[in-house]
Amino acid sequence: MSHDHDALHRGFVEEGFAIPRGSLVDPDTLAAAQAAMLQVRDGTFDTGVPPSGHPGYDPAKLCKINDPHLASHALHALVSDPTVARLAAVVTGARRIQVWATQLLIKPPATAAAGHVGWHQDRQYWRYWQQPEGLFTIWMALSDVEADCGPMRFVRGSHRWGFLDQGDFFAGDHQALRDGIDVPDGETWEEVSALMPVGGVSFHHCLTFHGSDANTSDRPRCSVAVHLRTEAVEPNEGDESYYVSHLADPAHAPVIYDEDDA
Ligand SMILES: O=C(O)CCC(=O)C(=O)O
Repeated sequence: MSHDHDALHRGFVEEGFAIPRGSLVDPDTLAAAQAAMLQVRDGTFDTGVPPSGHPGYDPAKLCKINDPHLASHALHALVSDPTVARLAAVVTGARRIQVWATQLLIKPPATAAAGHVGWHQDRQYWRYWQQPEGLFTIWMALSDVEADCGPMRFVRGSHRWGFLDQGDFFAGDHQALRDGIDVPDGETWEEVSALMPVGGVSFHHCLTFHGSDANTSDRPRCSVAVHLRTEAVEPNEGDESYYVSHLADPAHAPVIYDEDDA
């Protein structure tokens, strides 16, 4: 499917997110990733390396496994998908893009508040980087994401509000959280749902407020969120946080796009 590259780039710059139409991930890569997701969920790691965080699987809750790409060749291939990486460069305007963390998110059906992701700006959790500019996420759908699946919702233009530090990924009460966020004068809170087919992706800036509701469908909502940096941002000097300690290791932190190789 062809995309209007200018519109996607403009959307990312002006609105803080971009949701290209259709399925983008290579079909073989996608099928292998879907099988791998279940293996990693159930504790089989074909690389011989565990994810950096695996809380165990409880079908009554949102399942969040950190760095599943360490544990699975197929998930490493998914997060390195070249078509998606090239589009990420177009969307963000980056010359170089590097993965530095991933999360496997499985939101089981009928999870109510246990499936919520509270409103937040990713920067809240990413303080080991010098600045927010150049930090973004590619969210990759491993199942169809329809309105009743608890899709991610972005707040249009909220990346321009600066870093407010007022959200909470783990909070279940959206309204209470929303009430505590100081929307700047003259701005409005306008939510956009990221609906997409399996193999679809969205891109969002690390200051864009986002969250998601319960999955009220009868299907699990499955995804891998890939956290990336462009050439514009470096870790804080001397910072030894886990996520900025493995940038030289392509198993942890593959460079998925480099203008010089394109
Ligand atoms: O999957 C969700 O609903 C939220 C994911 C998220 O917060 C992220 O990818 O930054």
